[in-house]
Amino acid sequence: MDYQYLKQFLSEERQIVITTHKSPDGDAVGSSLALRSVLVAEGHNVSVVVPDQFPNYLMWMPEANSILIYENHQAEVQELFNQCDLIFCLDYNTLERVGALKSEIEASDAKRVLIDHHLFPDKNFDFSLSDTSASSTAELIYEFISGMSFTDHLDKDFAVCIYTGLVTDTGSFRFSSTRSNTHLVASELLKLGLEPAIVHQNIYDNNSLKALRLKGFALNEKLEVIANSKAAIIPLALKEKNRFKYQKGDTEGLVNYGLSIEGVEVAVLLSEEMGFVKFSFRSKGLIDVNEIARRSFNGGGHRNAAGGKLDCDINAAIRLVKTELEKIDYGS
Ligand SMILES: [Mn+2]
Repeated sequence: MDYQYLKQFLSEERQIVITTHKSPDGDAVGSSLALRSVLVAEGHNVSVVVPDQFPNYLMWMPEANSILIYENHQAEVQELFNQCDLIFCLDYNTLERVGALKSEIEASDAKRVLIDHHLFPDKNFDFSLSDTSASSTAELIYEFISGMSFTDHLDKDFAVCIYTGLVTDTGSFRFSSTRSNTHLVASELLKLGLEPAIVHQNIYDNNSLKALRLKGFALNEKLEVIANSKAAIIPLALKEKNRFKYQKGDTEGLVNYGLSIEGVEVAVLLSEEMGFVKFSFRSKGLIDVNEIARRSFNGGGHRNAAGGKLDCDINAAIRLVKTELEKIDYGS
């Protein structure tokens, strides 16, 4: 990352657009809002644009209502890209991850800054802070802000946004991606007045009753343990989700219950939508679900957490997942 050049570039007022990936999660939204708050304090004109709706459990975040959802504000977003000087690309490694926003970003003359922790980032960014050993993009936003010497403007709202990214991407500091620096950043956030209990409550203690019932149904009726009890799958058909009036975010965290079973090393949530199925993979230890997701499920992510999507129905998806999970070498 050429901090010197960017500092110079940002020494006058700029039009900046911050973008993140489709189906934005806590890290995507938290990183975007944290970076926004600092750049606004630095005197820039900053917009956060996401490809599609972010989940309800992130609505409480400071300035979340300033986020522009491309699906609903196409003309407005187009105008922003026409006028902007700089585009930040947060928490994704390729423009393939931003859906229809891709063509808007490509049409813009603005320079692109990548800040991300996913494997195999594309090379078509002008500046890049890519660290695949970082727990989260939020951790890297903190590094970026420090590298830019923008630390004068950090406040509690900034801390809340970064912390949300750390917590959601590390499963509350439990995944193997949690490193020393993750905790050091968290420590700095506490000094800014962050109240961890409040953030955790806002993120996790806001289940709707119907979402909880859907999870109960999934665990009771749908969870299946296969591959010599080394793998668990949770397939949800569209009609089953509809029965519980499913909304985006309602199955958040569900796949982790599969992985929580003693002896299970890989868990997959299969969630059917109209005409396609979305996959969430989680694994323990060395089992590389990123590789499986890339190879057979049109997706990717990290070694222990990845996603995918196939245009098929739930039954075809179940067959394919079972085949893939049976093939894994689980060791002893
Ligand atoms: Mn992330």
